[in-house]
Parts: sequence; structure tokens; C-alpha cells
Amino acid sequence: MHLPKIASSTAVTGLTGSMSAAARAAEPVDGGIGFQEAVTPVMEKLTWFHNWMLMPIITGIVLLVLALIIYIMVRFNEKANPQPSKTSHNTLIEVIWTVIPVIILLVMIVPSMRLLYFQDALPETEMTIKATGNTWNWEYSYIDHENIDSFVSSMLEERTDAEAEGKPYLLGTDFPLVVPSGTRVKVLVTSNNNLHSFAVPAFGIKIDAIPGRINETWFEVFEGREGTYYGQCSELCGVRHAYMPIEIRVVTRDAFADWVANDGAFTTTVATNTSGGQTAAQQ
Ligand SMILES: [Cu+2]
Repeated sequence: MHLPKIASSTAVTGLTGSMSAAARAAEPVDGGIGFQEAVTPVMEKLTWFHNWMLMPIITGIVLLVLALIIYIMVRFNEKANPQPSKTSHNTLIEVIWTVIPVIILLVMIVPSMRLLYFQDALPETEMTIKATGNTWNWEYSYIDHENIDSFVSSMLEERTDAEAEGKPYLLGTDFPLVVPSGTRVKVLVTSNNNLHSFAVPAFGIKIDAIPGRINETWFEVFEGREGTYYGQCSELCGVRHAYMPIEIRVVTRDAFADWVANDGAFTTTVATNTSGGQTAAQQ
């Protein structure tokens, strides 16, 4: 059922030295709270926006409302206040509780819209990758490297397989996507069958994979942050939605050039996987 593991020992050998030090650079951890560590400019800005903009505002609002509720419970319960007021409105208070939220939204909108634009407007990119959702795995094409065949990346089905390769179970795949660090990569995302979503938390990307349409996004992993990053399909797509992880191996530019020179190490095994939802290896 798995593709033959051509890559692991032969052509990739040149890469392993540079990869092992930073292996498993970001992945979910038990009991983890908050985001995975950011390794791209987009995720860095997202993390800042969440930690230093949204969280203080949310915390302030929650504490204020909590204080008001406690005050009302103490001050205006039946014992403390046997004769309730008949007041039905108060113009000053109504203006305050309308204007203050408006001001809060205005404060948030500037960094929020800037960040949306930063994520959405593609800068000049140096290379392009196409990610196609299948039932149920991802297929990757290196559009501007013709010598690299597109390949299917499937989850390692057995826990023992994942452990043997030192990968987290349910996230590790047989063939990871390989990209260089310090390089702006455009990602074209589409699907062969139903809706999927290509999402990698440490990169700050999440974009729908829609049959008949191509969505695009981008990322640039900081130099020095080489390693393996994991994501998952993030659109409920069907019975094996939970079993089509995304594994991205980020290597240095030199290591990536070697990998390309070796024809991507993943020789000709599989390219197409269309209506039936089966890889060639499964047929
Ligand atoms: Cu999916």
C-alpha cells in the first residue's frame, strides 16, 4: 500500500546531515497551549497580533464584564436592594456602551487589515509548488522544476512505521514536501475531488483546496529554521479527513539545490491520482 521508500537512503543522503540537527522543528505537543513557534514572517505577525492585540483586549473585556456581574450580584440582589429601580433607559450609559466598542474595533482594524493584506497579496516569489488534495492524501508538483515528478504524500498508516522513521504518528508521511529556507515560495492549492484545506500552523497558512479552482498563498521560512513542519487537511472532506497530514521538510538553499539536481530523489513512482482516489501503488 505504501510507495517504495526510494528516497530515504539514496539520493537524500546529502540532505540528512544538514537536516538532523533541526529535525522536528515544530509540531503539536501534548498539553500545548497557544501557537506553534512561528517560522515565517506571516506567522510571526499573526502571533504578535494574537498575543499583543487580541489577547489584552479580550482579557480586559472579560474582566470588566466579570466585575460588573459580581457587582450586580452583590449590590442589587433582593436582600441588598428590596425596592428595585424602575429605570428603563439611560442615555449616557447607552452612548458609552456603543461608542467604546466602536473605538475598540477601530483600534483593531488597522493592524488587522494590514496583516490580511500582507498574507493575501502575493509578493514576488522565487519558486512555485502546487498542492493537490486527493481522497485522501496530498500530491505535490514542483512546477518550475521539470525534472522533479509530482508525487503523492500519504500518511504513514501504522504507528510502528512512523516510529521507525522518527516521525509523529498521524502527522508523518512517506514523502514530505521539500522546500528551501530563505526563499519565497508560492503555493497553488487545488483539489481533485472534494473540498480540502492546506494548512501548516508554523507557517501561518491555511487555504481551501477546491476542485476546478486554484487558490494561492505563500510562505518564506526564515533561514536557520530548517527542519520538519507538520500540518493537516483543515476542511472536513470525508471519512479519512483526519488522515491526510502535510509534512514539509525545510532544508537550506544549497541542500535544496542538491535535491533538485538529484531529480528530487523521488523517482518516477506515482504522479496521477484522480477519480478513484487510489494511488498507483494501491491499484
Ligand atoms: Cu481533506
